[in-house]
Amino acid sequence: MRTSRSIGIPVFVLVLLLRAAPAEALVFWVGPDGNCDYNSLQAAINALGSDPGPHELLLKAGTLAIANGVNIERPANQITIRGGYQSCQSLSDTGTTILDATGGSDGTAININAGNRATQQTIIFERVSIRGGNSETGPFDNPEGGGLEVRGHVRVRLRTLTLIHENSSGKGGGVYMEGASLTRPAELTIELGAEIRDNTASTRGGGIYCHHHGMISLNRGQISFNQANTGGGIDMRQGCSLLTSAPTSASAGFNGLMFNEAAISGGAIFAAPDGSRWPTIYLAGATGSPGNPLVFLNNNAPIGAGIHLDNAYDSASYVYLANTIWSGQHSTTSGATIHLEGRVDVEIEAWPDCRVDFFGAPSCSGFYHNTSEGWAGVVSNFTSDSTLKIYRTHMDANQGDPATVLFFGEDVHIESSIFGNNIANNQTDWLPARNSLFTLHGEATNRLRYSTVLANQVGYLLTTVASVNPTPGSIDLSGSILYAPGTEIWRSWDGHPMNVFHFGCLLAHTSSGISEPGVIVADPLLRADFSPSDNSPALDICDNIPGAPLPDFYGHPRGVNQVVVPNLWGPHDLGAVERTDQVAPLVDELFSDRFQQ
Ligand SMILES: [Ca+2]
Ligand SMILES: [Ca+2]
Repeated sequence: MRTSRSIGIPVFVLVLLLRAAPAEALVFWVGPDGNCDYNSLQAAINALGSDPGPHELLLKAGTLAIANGVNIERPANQITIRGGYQSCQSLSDTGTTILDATGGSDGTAININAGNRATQQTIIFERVSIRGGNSETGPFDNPEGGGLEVRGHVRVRLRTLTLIHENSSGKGGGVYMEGASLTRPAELTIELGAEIRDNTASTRGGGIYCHHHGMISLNRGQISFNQANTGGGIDMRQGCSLLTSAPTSASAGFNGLMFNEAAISGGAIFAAPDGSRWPTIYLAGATGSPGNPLVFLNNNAPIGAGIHLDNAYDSASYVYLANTIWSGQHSTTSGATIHLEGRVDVEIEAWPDCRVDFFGAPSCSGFYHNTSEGWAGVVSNFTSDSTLKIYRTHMDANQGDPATVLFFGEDVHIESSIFGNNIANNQTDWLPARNSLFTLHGEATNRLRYSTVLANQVGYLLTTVASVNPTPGSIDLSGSILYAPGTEIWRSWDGHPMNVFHFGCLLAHTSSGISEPGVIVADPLLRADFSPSDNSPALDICDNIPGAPLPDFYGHPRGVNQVVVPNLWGPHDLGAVERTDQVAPLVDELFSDRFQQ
C-alpha cells in the first residue's frame, strides 16, 4: 500500500524524474483521505529512507496537523514538499497546505538536521504554510527555532506561496540556522514571493536567527512583521551572510523587509560577529529599467531601525547595498536606517543602469522619510575605524540629529547624490550633531563630490568635529552644487582646522566659510529632474578635478559637452546630474550670465 508511486504524475514530469534518477525517485501523496499514501508527513519522510531521489511529497490542500513537529534527519537527497493539491492523486495544484504545529509538546514545527557531510542536500518548500511552532523560550531550553530549525550542511529553499508565520521561539521565531562549518554552511533561500511573517523571538531574530555559518539569500522574498529584542527581521552572528541571489530581471514582486521591530536594536537586521568570522551583508535589488529595488519599509528599533552592525574585530566587516529603497524607518535613540559600531565598511549605491519610479523616487537608491528621535536621520557611527561610500543616492525628508549622516569614521565619500528637505531635530542646540545635514570626523578624509545639496531644515550643511589629533582632515567639495540660501556651508565645531577645497569647481549660495576662491555664487537653475536648465550656471564647468568622476545620478557618463556653452575648465556639469541633451542656442546676454561669480 505505502509504496513508491507514479500514478497521477503528468507524463512530462514522470519523464523528467525517470531521466534524473531512474526508479529511485519517490513520489508520495500526503493527506487525511484514503487516496493518500500517508496521512502523516513524518511517516512519508521516514519512508523515503536512503533512496537517492530526488523525492517529492505532495500535500493535499487544507490543514495538516503536525502538533509534535516533523524531523528530517540527514536527508539522503533532494526533497520537495509541495502543498496545495485539491486531492491526493489530483494534479490540480491551486491552493496551499497549512502545516500546523499548534498544540502538542512545545517544539519546532520542522527540524532539518543534515549534519557535517560533504554533500549538501536541498529541501524545497512550495505552497506550504508553516505555522504554530513554539519552541522553548526558557534560558536552558534547546532547540531553538519556531517554524524551521536548519542545522548542518543543507540548503532550504522557500518558494512559491510558502509562508513561515505565527511561530515563536527564544531565538529565531521563524527560522533558526546553524551550519556545520564555514565551508559547509546552512543555507536558506527566500524566493518567488515566499514570506517569513508575524513571527516572534523572545531574544534574537524574530524572523530568522543565524547562529553561525549560515547563508540567507533573498530573491523576491519578504520578511515582515516579525519581532525580537535584537534583529526584528534577521539576527546574524559569526560566519553568517545575507545576500540577494543575483536576480536577473525586475520581475514583479515585492522584495524586502518591512514592519519588523526590535525592542533593543536592529529593527530589520542585527549583525555582530560573536567570534572571529564576521558577518557580511551584500544586497542588490534587481537592476534594469524598470529596476526592482530591495525595499526597507517601516522597520523600527531604538538603535539601527534598519540595520545595526557591530564589529569589534580588527578586520572590517562589509555592508554593500545596491538598489535599495528605505522609507519610514523609525528609531528613538540613533541611526534611523543604519547604525554602525566598530570596524565596518559600508557602500550604498544605485547601479548605473537601474531606473525606477517607486514611491516617487527617481533613483534606485533612496532614503525617504526615515526618522530618528535622537541621532542621525539616516546613518550613525560613533567609532573611528569605519568607512562610508554613497553613490547615486537620493536622501529626502529624513529627520534626526544630524538630519542625515553622522559619521566619525576614517573616510567618507559621497558622489553623484542629491540631498533636500531633510530636517535636523534640534535647530538651535550647540552640540556638533545638532542643527546640521552631515556631521563628520574633522581628522578624516571627507568627500562630497559632484553632488547636489538643496534646501534642508538645518543651520549648517557640514559640521566637523575632531578629537585630539592635531592633523587636519579634509573636505573635498569639487563638482558639487550647495544651494541652500540661509544655511552655513561648513562649521568646525571645535575650531579644528580642515583643508576645504574644490578646485574652483563649486557652485554655492555663498562663498562664506569656504577658504578657496573661485566659488560660483548663483542659483543653479535646475530642472525638476535636478539637471541644469538651459540658463544654468552649472553647465560645462570642470575637467580639472583629480580622479575621474563616477557616472552621474542617473548613471550617465560625465562630460557631455554643450556645443553652445563655452567650457570654464571642461565639459563636466556641476551637481549630481550631467545634462545629456543639448541646450538650445542662446542669445549673448543670457550667455554672458553663465559665469557670474
Ligand atoms: Ca556638460
Ligand atoms: Ca561646451
